[in-house]
Amino acid sequence: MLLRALVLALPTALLAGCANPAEIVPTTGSSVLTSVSPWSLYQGSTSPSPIGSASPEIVAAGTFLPFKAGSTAISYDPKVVPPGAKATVSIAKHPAGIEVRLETAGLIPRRTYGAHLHTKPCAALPADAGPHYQHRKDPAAAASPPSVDPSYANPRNEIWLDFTVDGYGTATTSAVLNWTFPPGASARSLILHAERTKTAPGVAGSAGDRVACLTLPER
Ligand SMILES: [Cu+2]
Repeated sequence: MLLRALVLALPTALLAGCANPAEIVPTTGSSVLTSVSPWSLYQGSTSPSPIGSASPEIVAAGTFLPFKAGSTAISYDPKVVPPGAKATVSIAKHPAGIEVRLETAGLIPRRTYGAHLHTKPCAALPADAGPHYQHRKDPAAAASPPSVDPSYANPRNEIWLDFTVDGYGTATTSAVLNWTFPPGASARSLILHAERTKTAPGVAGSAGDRVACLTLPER
């Protein structure tokens, strides 16, 4: 309906004496028609690239290698995350919350990975990164971790960044949240998992082995 309304509106705009066709494309209509992400709607931007229009801040970038003391980008399974693979996490603020964006390179072409932000920095053992970051914490998980209740372990309350790699080993994905990190209590790592994230009760949020970790700075 919107498209039809725009088409009908164009001749009227031309008759009204608007000489430059570029000027008669309504900004908001263009945004809706070319939008690839909710982010451009928040911005009211005509850019098809959320990252280009949102001035995101790069939070962390790293090259995954086997663990050694002081590592901030670790591959725990070189068959799944080849040493030398890269990841960049950036965050853009929007009026209602944040968009977290993940760009990766050097991964296994056409493979699907699970990915989430976790609560603690990366260390020698995959489990060291702690549970998933949750906006509203699952009270049941305090006694019996991890949280596997879909009302808490879901992509609106946690930051899920699952992706499928393209033929060149690269992937880009993002998650839009309608909340922000409290100051000094942000997520502290990106974990790549061996499998896509599950959503059913009892297994929600689980995604197989933790195969790589990138530490995010405190913010
Ligand atoms: Cu995870």
